[in-house]
Amino acid sequence: MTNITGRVREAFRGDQRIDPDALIARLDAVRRFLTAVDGLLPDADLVPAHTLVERAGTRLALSRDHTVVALAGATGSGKSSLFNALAQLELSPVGVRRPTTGVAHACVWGPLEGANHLLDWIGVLPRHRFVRESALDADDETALHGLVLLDLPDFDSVQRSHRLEVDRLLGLVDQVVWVVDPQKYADRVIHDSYLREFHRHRDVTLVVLNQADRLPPAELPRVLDDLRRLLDTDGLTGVPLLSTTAIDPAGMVGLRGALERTVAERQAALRRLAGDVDTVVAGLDELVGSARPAGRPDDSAVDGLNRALAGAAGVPAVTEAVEQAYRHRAGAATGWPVVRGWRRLRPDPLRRLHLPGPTGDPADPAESLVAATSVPDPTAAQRSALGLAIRAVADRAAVDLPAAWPDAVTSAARSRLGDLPDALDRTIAGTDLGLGRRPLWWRAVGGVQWLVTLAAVVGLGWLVLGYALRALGLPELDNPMVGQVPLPTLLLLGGLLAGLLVAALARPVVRWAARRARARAEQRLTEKVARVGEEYVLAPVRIVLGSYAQARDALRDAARR
Ligand SMILES: Nc1nc2c(ncn2[C@@H]2O[C@H](COP(=O)(O)OP(=O)(O)OP(=O)(O)O)[C@@H](O)[C@H]2O)c(=O)[nH]1
Ligand SMILES: [Mg+2]
Repeated sequence: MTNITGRVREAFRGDQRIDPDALIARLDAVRRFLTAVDGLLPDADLVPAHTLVERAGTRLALSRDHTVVALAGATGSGKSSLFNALAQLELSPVGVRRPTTGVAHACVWGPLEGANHLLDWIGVLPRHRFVRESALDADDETALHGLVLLDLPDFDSVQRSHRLEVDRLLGLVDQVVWVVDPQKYADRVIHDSYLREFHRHRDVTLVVLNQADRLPPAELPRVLDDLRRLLDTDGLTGVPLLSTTAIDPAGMVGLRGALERTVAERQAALRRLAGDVDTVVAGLDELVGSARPAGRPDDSAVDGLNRALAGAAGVPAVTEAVEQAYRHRAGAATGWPVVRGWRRLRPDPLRRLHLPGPTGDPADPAESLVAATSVPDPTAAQRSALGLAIRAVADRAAVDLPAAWPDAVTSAARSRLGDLPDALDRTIAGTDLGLGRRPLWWRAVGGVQWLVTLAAVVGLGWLVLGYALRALGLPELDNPMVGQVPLPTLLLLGGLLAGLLVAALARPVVRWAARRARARAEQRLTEKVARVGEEYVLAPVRIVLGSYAQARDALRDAARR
């Protein structure tokens, strides 16, 4: 399985410009992904993608003229001092008691009105919003026009609320300036819990080593080297690293210049969102992979399913009844007329199953009956065979899919299991079993049977009349002779014998035709039952496979920078 986000992860993009349209297309791809997997993958796995789509949509709709930069770091690293130094005003209290800053403070360069919606969304209280552009120093500050600087609480705080607030804000801002100090720059918390997590946001990350004045000048390069090495380990190779001294304006030049460049480029918001898309796509990669599932469920599994469905639907019982019914009806039509009436008294095997039943036509009142036929219910063994066959279809269909999908495929395959018995029964009831018309040859043989029987009756009548005349002493009939045999006797015996002979000759033909009728009915039923399998089992599976393919393609589009 190739890793579709691999390219994104490896490339260091530096100051590559982000095309807003391309970013919007990537976000649309994430949206398409979410639509494709809706209800199929665990919701918990999709939270970051939903959050991204929602946040990105809002951020892009809000001011693109402003760049929101957060100062983040451990308590006492000097965030508020840097904030105040940049604003050249004491806006955020700097204290000795730690932690000092409990809620985010914002300073806007330029008119506050334009930034207010942005700050409402970010959640900075109005009383903690300040404006840094006055008429007096407007010229000095134009380079920072559009900057919204945030002073965050400490992320390693003993106050849980501070950490939650920082985590929330770090998800919303366009760029982060990580502030570390010479004492705590190597602390595990900042590296493991924060900097490493931000490695996909390298192009909106800046690290400053504050309180540089506290280090002997000769030590500073060594500490910066050490910090650079740690940043490389964090996956932040290439991010700008500066030293600052908040208490000395000369120590702020580098940071100020970096912020001016960020504001001038007006790319940070787009880069941040692009980094968010990278993070989300990388998180989903394992969930989706790049498998190419067969567009349709496997043939042999489908054959197994059809066999199991036929068993559960009672197809063998029905086809057996078709053969018997054929023999029953053909026997009644072609048998020896003397015993035909007796045959008719025996019940027709198909009628016993109430077949043919309702037609499958919703307008047919019999359709509303739950038990449309009296075909025996599936046995426990047939039911479990059906369950296994459905499972096999799902397993084979999902064989190449990543771990998150087989469950969705299995659920889809079983999604209409409860409706199957009725659907199968209706299908059996609505299938033309091919016994509707009486074959011509039945009528021909039946006609012959009547003729020979008529001959026998005529012969019998003739003989009876002869006896009667003789008994009454009346003149006898003149019996014509056929060879040595009187014609009435020949008619009677010949008629009876011919009837028996025709019935005997018809019997094997009936048996053969009954087997053909059974085979024909079996074929029709199997086709119909397969159609039920298609509609109730395979179609839902195919929908999930289609959703998978859509999700995979969408994620690939979202990964494309
Ligand atoms: N010498 C020196 N002291 C500094 C510098 N920056 C900050 N300080 C001092 O360090 C202490 C902490 O500074 P703050 O700005 O409150 O630190 P913070 O990061 O905002 O701390 P919290 O609000 O608690 O998260 C203060 O006493 C500052 O005066 C610096 O560059 N050099
Ligand atoms: Mg502070």
